[in-house]
Amino acid sequence: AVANIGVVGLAVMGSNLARNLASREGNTVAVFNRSRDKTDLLVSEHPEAEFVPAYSYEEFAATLAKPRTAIIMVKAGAATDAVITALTEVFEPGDIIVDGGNALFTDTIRREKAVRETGINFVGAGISGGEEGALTGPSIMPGGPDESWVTLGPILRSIAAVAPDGEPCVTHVGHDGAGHFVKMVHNGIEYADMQLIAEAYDLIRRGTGKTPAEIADVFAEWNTGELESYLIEITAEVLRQVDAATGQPLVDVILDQAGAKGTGAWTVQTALSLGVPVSGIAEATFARSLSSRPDQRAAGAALPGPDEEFEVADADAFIEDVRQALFASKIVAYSQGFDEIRAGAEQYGWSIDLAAISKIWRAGCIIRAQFLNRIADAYGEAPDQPLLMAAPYFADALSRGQAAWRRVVVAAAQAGIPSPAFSSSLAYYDGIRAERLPAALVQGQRDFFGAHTYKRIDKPGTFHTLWSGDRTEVEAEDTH
Ligand code: NBP
Repeated sequence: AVANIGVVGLAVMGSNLARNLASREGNTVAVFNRSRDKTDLLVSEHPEAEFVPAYSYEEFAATLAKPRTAIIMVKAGAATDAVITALTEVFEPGDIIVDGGNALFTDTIRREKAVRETGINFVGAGISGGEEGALTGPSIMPGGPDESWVTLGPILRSIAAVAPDGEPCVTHVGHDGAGHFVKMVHNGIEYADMQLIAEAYDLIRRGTGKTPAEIADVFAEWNTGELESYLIEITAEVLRQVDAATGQPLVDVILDQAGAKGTGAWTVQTALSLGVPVSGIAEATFARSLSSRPDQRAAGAALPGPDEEFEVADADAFIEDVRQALFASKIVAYSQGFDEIRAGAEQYGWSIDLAAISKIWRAGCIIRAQFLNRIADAYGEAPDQPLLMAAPYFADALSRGQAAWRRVVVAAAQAGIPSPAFSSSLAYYDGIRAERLPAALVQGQRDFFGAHTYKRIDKPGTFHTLWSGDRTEVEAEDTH
């Protein structure tokens, strides 16, 4: 037994993670892949790395020092289950199995429960940052039992991305599926952030007539201020790219149908069942779906839009309005995402430190940004605050930006430019700050057709109006 850590599954993610592990002082890495060729290729291409190749699960277990620790990086779903079963047969109580793939958190909860029966520790770890992150330093979101963290913590800290203040981007998120849950919401927030940036680009382009290269300069400028983030940075790069074949901006020759691998949908489905409004994430996910329905879009193209041309009087002022609308909408999207994490923690019994989550997203992952320090500050100062966007820094930004945000949403609506994430975020903002909501009328309607009852603002109890009788009010059983 010579290796302190092992990796099972040596496709692109697993081999990069294995190389990252091997490059850190003190690690000797056992590597195993179902088919032998990937193992041999990794070992022969990287003679500099201290790999111990294994060609069977038995051999893999034998090369690992106890407690054995293995990270699985195989296809999510049945492949992951197959590898877990094989490892539980050759591992012993106290050993640690980590699933680093993109598992759905409910699968992780199920697997943790089953593996726990054997005395082996199972850890579902969300690993963000793609191929590049796996190699150079990802943001890592591990769940699993506390016992596993003693061994696993130092190993994961050694390979994680490092935030600007020197802290590694990994924390023990919570038990069983907590890590994969947080990774899922991270991806949902990523969807919202990307859609908001795309809407900002579209509005500027159609409102000012600027070229993609000119808009790249706008984003590069924004990247020096409060919007500074990896996604803004790469947006400028994409917009500046010229297609070699046609000489056109690349963004003009890319088919406008956005794909998705499903984590945005998981985030929204989970939010729906938890009763958490994540409208920014939902609109971003639906916007991708809408874009990818060419048959419907072809049919829809016949529908009329506004009569007047969209003309912006002052391009610079409009661009500044869009910047403020983007920042305000981004605050809403993150506030909603963190609400989902809090609701998930309550539902599944996890103790999740929201400030710590914000900090481990500061490097290594797609939504990395300065902005996350502000979220960490807000939750650091008041961990139980009910609404992130009402924390002083964000409330101040929203109060400065809301007039511009409204102007942009109005302009988009009048111009017939779709801005689902901008406008739904504004609607959420106005909903959450409303003194009174028309939910009262909805309760009246529900009571009318279904005797669903309602509560009153002026006295305790549950009431029902006898709608089909004499329309007097009676006290009722609470049937909410
Ligand atoms: P893939 O998702 O393409 O999976 C290929 C690997 O799974 C190969 O090593 C393959 O072995 C192995 N495998 C399969 Br398929 N069935 C198996 C089985 N029954 N038993 C054992 N091994 C099996 O690899 P990837 O693209 O490197 O991704 C790995 C994980 O990382 C996935 O869960 C993915 O969702 C996640 N991922 C995350 C990010 C990110 O940014 N966080 C990016 C990309 C992927 P073989 O060589 O013998 O066929």
